[in-house]
Amino acid sequence: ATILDLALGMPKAELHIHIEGSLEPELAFALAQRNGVALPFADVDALRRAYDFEDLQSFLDLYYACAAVLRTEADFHDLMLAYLRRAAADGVVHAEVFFDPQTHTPRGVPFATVLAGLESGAEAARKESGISTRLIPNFLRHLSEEEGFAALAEMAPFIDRIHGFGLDSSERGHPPSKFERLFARCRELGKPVVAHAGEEGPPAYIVEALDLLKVSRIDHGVRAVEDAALMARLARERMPLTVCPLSNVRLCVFKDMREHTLPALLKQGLCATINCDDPAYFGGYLGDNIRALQAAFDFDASVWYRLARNSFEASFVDAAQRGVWV
Ligand code: ES4
Ligand code: ZN
Repeated sequence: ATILDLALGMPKAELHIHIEGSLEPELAFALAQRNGVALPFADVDALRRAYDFEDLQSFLDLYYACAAVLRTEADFHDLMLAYLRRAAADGVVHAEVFFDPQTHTPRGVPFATVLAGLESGAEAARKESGISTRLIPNFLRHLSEEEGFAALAEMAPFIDRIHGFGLDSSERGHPPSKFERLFARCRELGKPVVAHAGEEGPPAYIVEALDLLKVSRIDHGVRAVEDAALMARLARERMPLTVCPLSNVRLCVFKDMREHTLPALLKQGLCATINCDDPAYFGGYLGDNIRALQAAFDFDASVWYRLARNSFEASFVDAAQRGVWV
């Protein structure tokens, strides 16, 4: 078998996937019809042609518009099951899945509906392939900390079904420091926290996520390479970075995959992992990311083993379960 086959076949964990970002155009139109919701595109091809982003915000505008078709428990079930089938086909045995409650509750979709649908989709996938799933709601950083506290209050009755909390959406102008009190509260509830940082924002936002939010992982973090002291710290602390290569290229963080800093992160001993972020919008699932990296860098088998091991080390599974996979 080729090194690519080896990489695709290895058991892996996926730690940075926004379930709303796995909404494929075909499912978006099917749900729009099922729910009597209009999409601002004539058809699947027109929507796909809009997947031409210049930065994070141009993507987010489309991502939030399409999320409007998600209304019922069945919608969230179908979305989760479709993603986990694709993930399992790429060798993913464990997925820690982000979702955005604040994108749904203001539209009148109760948090209980979102959660129940995602859980039943995950249970259906577990029965098919054995894949395990954990759910991590994100707070939207373009909204206020007060709105974040309101979202947390809505989730409180379901806290035992939530594994941790994250921070996503528009990074520039919304530093982690804006959410210091909210994240302290999440940690008091006994949950690990993560945050998108250093995707488009400066390395200083990564430092804030570490020092002020006390995160267990950094989502993206690719701009850490601009700060040598930060790189040394991330390596020393084995602070995981959930890197999303195709996402970075599609959002113009790097012009070309060959300019991606993943090889530098690995060479300097960081616990980098690879993930698909928003696979419907960015050119594919974990396997597509693996194929794109292999085409750009021609990694040897040891790099792929390292990435697979990192994915389990960075995951929130306990040591006993990890021992089954690694
Ligand atoms: C996201 Cl790529 C990315 N960055 C920040 N927030 C997000 N929400 C969904 N995808
Ligand atoms: Zn993301």
